[in-house]
Amino acid sequence: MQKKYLLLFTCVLLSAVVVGQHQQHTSATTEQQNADTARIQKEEDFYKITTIPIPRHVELEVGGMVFLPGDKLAVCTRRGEVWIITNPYMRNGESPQYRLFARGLHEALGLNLVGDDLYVVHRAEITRLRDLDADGEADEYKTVYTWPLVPNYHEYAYGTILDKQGNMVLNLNLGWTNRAISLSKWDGWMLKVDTAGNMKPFATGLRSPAGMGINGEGDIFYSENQGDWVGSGYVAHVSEGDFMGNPEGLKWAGEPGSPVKLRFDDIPDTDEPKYDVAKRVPGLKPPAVWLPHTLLGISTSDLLLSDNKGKMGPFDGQFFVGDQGHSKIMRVALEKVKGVYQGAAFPFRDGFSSGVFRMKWGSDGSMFVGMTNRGWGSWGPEPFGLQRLEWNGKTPFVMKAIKAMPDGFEIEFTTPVDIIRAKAANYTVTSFTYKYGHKYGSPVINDAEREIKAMNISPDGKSIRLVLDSIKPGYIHEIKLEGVRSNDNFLLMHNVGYYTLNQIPDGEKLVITEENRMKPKPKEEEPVAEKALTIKAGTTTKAPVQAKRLLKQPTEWSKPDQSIILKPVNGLKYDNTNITVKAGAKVKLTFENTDDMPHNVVITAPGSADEVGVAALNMGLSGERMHYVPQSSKVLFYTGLLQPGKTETIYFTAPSAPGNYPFVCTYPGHYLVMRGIIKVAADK
Ligand SMILES: [Cu+2]
Repeated sequence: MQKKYLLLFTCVLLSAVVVGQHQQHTSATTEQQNADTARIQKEEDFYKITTIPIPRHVELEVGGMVFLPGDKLAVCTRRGEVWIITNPYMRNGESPQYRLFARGLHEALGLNLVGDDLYVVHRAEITRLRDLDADGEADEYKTVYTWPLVPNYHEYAYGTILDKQGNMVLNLNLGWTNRAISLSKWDGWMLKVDTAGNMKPFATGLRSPAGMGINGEGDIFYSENQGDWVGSGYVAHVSEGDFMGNPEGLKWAGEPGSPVKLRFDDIPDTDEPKYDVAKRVPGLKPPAVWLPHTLLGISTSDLLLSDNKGKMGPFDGQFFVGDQGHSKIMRVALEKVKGVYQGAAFPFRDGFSSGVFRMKWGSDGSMFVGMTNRGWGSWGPEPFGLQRLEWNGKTPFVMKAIKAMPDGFEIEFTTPVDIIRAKAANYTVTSFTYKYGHKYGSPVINDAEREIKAMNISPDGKSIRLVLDSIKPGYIHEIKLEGVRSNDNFLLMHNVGYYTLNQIPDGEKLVITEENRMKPKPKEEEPVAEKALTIKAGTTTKAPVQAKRLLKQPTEWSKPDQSIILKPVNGLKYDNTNITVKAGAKVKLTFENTDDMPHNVVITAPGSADEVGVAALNMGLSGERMHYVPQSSKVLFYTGLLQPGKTETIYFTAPSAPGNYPFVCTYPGHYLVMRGIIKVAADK
């Protein structure tokens, strides 16, 4: 166990170095056109992560957290325990103290303090915990509200947050067989329960709703995970009676007390964008902000409103959004246009030690981050953890927010831009969306670069307005700014934001003048990588360059010399990680994706797995379309990116040079752990 984690950790460190080098290389290239070198900011220059030690005997797979009086942190765990941690701030250099407060709960994924009492949400109920004799351990466990227990691993229950009236709000996950399914009443619903145990169904259409938050206006939001009927993760505003998208929960829409008018058969399964379907299906609510899959996380978890008077930077009123798979926190800046929430999502801080699951404010404005990665793995190598994020008071140069305009967008910065350089910078806006249908996830669809007609920088340098040929409601707009620098010569720490447009605001359009008009960009040629994907069957292997993805056995082969079958296994691994083939052998490789997430198999030149993995990570919007296989001479052979349940067979002739040829899954993030070696042995 120990050794494994050490190995993973080393691996992550190595790749962190590779990523760092890559980023610096990119910026150096941008800078060649400029006389002086730009300065680079890193997240860790502003936001410090401190690990809070956990005693060896405690499996702190964090499911929920809440602060108690006296700066004590209560944590419930997936192991069904509640721990109370004294001195989690490690003040005076002293270690935190852990005390077991309650146990025997069933995968507890939410904890809250209501009045003086702790309420824990676990598999099938909300339980009130009381320490009647004040000995530091709960001795009364009282069921407040319960729902049917179904023996399915995916039947998670999350919560609670308190609404304006003081009701507890909780979310019930859908189960999973070979698709997301509502196996019992209220699965896929957001419910409200008062402390007397009165329940009111509030909304449905939820799939895997791990996070909830409430903003300053008292409006409720939740976070969703990619899956069936959910093209990508998102943050959505929920009102009573809303239907959020996955129709499974509609099975219970006719039950007494349900405020939802839609029925299961009302939902068309057409793969059109969700926004378009919502126009003719009243009650279907599109997300406030999409989180593009793999570009901003892969498994959305908690929401935390920045309401701590600027103690985490100038982001008050925005939401921080956790991501389990990528072990990071994103930032979402919402605005309300014509009564509808929409806004932009940005990167914020990565590098946490495990899957980010819960976030809570400490009394000093620092953020406590509770983690677990069981079941899905995470970039952070630890199985669980507790860390604290602190801001050092210096303001990073980032996009603070993006606002929709009648004719485009206005980008607001945390500190003023260098106006001369901003005029010469490179601006790119690409609109895209996702399919809405029963299939798991969605590729990026209808992506198109928008023409920027004009650009105007505010006199104080704090905002830039972009006027576009058109803006598209229902679409995500990727806004990328290359070469914009601050007055003190820093490049943007993150040069991209993703704005989800639901409504176009009224107001004045910018008058286009000779001064602000942008020259049209020269048309670029289509990338050639697609060619590799369309190799015809029967391509001869005598050609000097082999096809990298050959899907039919070459006609001149009577049979393969060797057949290999690969499958994924739990924890982002292949079932076989050491394969030997003879040099020059005719190889048939079959990859069966029996997992519940997409994977591929990419065979690389010796020692190139990290380089190829990082290159795949940086493919951006085009990544999925190209199976996350970068254009690189280091990629020798590959399968397509296979969705869950799919199988693909490729044929190739093994290299003639003996050596260790890595194979790796290049789906963003997987390359760190999902890999093996094909040993090419000399053919004697
Ligand atoms: Cu993978």
